[in-house]
Amino acid sequence: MNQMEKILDYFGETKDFIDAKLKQYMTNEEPLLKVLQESINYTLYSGGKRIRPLFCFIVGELFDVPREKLFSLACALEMIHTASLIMDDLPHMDDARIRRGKPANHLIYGQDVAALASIGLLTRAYEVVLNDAELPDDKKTQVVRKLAHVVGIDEMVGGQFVDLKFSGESMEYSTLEYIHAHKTASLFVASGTTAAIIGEATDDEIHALKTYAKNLGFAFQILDDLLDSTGKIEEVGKSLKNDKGGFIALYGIEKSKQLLQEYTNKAFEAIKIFGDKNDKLVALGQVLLKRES
Ligand code: GRG
Repeated sequence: MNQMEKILDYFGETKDFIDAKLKQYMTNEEPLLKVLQESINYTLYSGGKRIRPLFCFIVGELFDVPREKLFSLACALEMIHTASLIMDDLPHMDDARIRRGKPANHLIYGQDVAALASIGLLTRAYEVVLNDAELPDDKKTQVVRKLAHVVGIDEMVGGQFVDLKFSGESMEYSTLEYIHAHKTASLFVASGTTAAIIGEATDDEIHALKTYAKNLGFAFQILDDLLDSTGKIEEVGKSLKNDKGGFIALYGIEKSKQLLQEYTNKAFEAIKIFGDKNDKLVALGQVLLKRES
């Protein structure tokens, strides 16, 4: 098995492991809530790549954090991500009909149930971190503060708002950058920095992880736009936007591909400070940027 195969194996095992932990944290046995639980499960276990928990565990390894100290955080990140996808797809938001190759949550369970599933996932994310006996109180406070910040108006909610209200053909690059930095890259960044806080990382190390995650977030989004503009719905597995805005509308396909490479290079450059220990971060970036969905 070569190095890449070994890392892919590790990613696969970690994903299975995260699924098992999510079931533990996010299952409710109350019979009256059966349909709500089904709606949550429908999106939580529908083939997400688990990138954010993976990133969290990889950062934990960099700082020799025992895995059990990261279980709740890794799951909280995936819960926040899943909550945001369900909400994003709602008709009054992005009005998407397909997510991960299947009908969006609200098309199966209704908008009322989907909205509650989203809020249920979001709030449980904070609860699992705060209830985690493995984490000292000072770390919990720092982590929860970051998780609250990343969802709020300064990050994801703000990014979503600007996306809904200001994206379009004549959008300036600064607006596009705002949207992607806040809507997408922010949760990548938080996944690395919260794990780094638990790992007692230095400011320089946290800065390197932020730079990596932010640039990877941008690269990821450009790829998303490229897939939206060139992909087929069956391959991409979600509603294609064929956006009026986005990198492709602003720069065209060739220049967007070039930007994708530039952001990727910046991401990989930043993590050189970790020396040989950065192999899994490099592999995560490579896997992300080779994706077709
Ligand atoms: C947190 C409830 C809540 C709201 C915040 C709705 C909203 C405000 C923000 C939307 C954020 C959003 C949906 C950003 C898109 C991020 C993105 C690129 C998603 C795709 O990520 P992948 O490829 O997805 O990791 P998988 O399917 O692998 O999980």
